[in-house]
Parts: sequence; C-alpha cells; structure tokens
Amino acid sequence: MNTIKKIVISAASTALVAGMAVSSQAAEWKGWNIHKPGYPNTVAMDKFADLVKEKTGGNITLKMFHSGVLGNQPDAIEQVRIGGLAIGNFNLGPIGPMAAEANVVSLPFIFKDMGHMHRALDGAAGDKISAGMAKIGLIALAWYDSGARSFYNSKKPIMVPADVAGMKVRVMNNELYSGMISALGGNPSPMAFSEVFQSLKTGVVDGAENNWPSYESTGHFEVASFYSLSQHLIIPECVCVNAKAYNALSAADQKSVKDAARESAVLQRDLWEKRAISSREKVMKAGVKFNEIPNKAAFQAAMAPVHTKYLAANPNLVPLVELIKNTK
Ligand code: GTR
Repeated sequence: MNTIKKIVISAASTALVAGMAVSSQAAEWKGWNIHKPGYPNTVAMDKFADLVKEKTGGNITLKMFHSGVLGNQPDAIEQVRIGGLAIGNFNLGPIGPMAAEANVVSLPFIFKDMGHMHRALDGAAGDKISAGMAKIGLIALAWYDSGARSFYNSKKPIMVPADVAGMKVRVMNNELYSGMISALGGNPSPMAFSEVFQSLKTGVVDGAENNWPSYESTGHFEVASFYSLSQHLIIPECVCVNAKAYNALSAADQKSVKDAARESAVLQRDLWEKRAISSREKVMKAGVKFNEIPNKAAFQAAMAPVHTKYLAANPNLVPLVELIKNTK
C-alpha cells in the first residue's frame, strides 16, 4: 500500500471513530423559527428546547434561532431535510411542494374550522400527512396552530371575489396559493415572509394574506389597513426534525423528544388562542378597517377550480382529501 493510500485510510478510520464518539456523546441541535420573541411559536419552541434537555438528561441540547435569522422558510425546510439544521417549526404551506400529502392542507377551504383541522391532523389524515413528510426526511413530532388566513391590503375592503381582481397579492411559495389568487383574477406574487412589509409599504404588492397574530407581529397592519375575514386557509404547522438525526437516537431519547414536542404544542395552542384575540384587538385599536365577508361561499366557489385542477393532476391524493372532508 502506498503512503498516500495509507494516510487516506487512516484519516477515514479516525473520522469514523470520531463520528461514533460524537453519536454517543451529547448531541447539539440547531433549531429554526421564523417568528419574533413573544410570539406563541417562539415561546413554545423555547419551552420545547428546555424540555428536550430536561427529558433526555442532557443527551440533546437544542439551540433555537428565532426571527428567521437562519434564512427563509423554504431554505430552512431544505436544511432540516438534509441535516444542516436539526429542527424547525414549519408551516405546512411551503412544505407542500416537497411532500404531496402535506399539500392537501393548502387546498383553500378544505377545513371547515379550527376544530375540523385539529380532528383531521390528530387522526388518520395526520398520520398519512406525517408519513408523506417522513418520505422526504422530515419527522413531524407535533402540530402547532396557525389560525385561519384572511386577505388584507392597502386599497379597499374585499367583500366579493371580484374585489381581488387586478390586485397584486403576496403569497407563500406554493403554486396552490398562486392558483388561488389567479382564480380570483388577482396577480400572485410569491415572496419570503421577511420581504412582505417593505413590499406592502412601497406598493410592490397591494396585499397579502395571513392570520391575526402574523398580521400584527410583522407590522403589516400599519401598511395594509384593510383586513377582510375570508378565512380561506387553515394551515397547520409542525415541529419537524431531521429524520436521520431522530432515527439515530435511542428509543428512550426519541420518546423524550416526541413528548417534549407534544407538551410544547399544548402550550402553543393555548398561547395561540389568546394571541389571536389580543392581536386582533391591537390592530383594531390601531385603526384597521375590518370587514366580515357576507358570502364566503362565493370565494369557495371561485377557488374550487384550484381543487379540481390539483386533484386531476394528483389523483392519488383524492382518498386523503376525502378522508379530511369526512373527518367528523
Ligand atoms: C405565518 C406562519 C409562518 C409563515 C408566514 C408566511 O402565519 O406562521 O411560518 O409561513 O405565515 O406567510 O410566510
């Protein structure tokens, strides 16, 4: 064996030994979160980190990075998939283009209300969605709430679908959302969350859509003061872990991590309910011009082609959509 080969082999075996040593030592995980301090998800993810350390007896420590400082959401999802990051609190919206089963929650009006979404996600449909996410390297440890998303803009109240016609509306990265805005005659503009404030302010877009807490925490209400209660999307969120990192844990540590995520979800859902009310109150006090939508069925009908087109292209997802619709 020549010297170079020997050096390479001995370096490789040293690395292997080092790798084994690392896996039997404490693991240090990094976690991604898009929201600011004080937001329900931020508080819950910090709690999750504390619980992970406590329940695994320090075998795993999780350092959370909030406010999207580690990058935008689609990139962070990719990072957790490939293991550059261990953990993320993700909205299922931007996961949908990567995991077909997860995309069904992004069909407008698929859930009747929050209760329906909870029953579906905590039941058989949730299991199928989790299985689809596992196939792309993401283990969903628990589901967080994200309320219902409604339209807001800087121009006028949206009362009927035709009011969206001609409006430039920011959407998250997912063709279903672009299709949804196009179905209303608007111009969809997929964009990272962090860019929306400036884009609304400078008129690059006229509007966007989100739940009360995000509308408030981002300051979007200051630059887009018409909020119209369309509630067209109820998208759950996950606490997701890189599959390899999770599968490498002992059964006991896996259980601890899962239990920690579930406990944090109980806290998140409770904080969410309160924050949805306080955020709404805050923006209303600040002078937001709010309107209910008298005929939501008109929006549902206008967006129906999004379902038809998607299911025609993905017939294998029809049973999952039916399962969700039939969840009592
Ligand atoms: C929020 C959600 C974020 C992000 C954001 C957006 O409601 O919690 O994860 O998806 O919406 O619109 O980009």
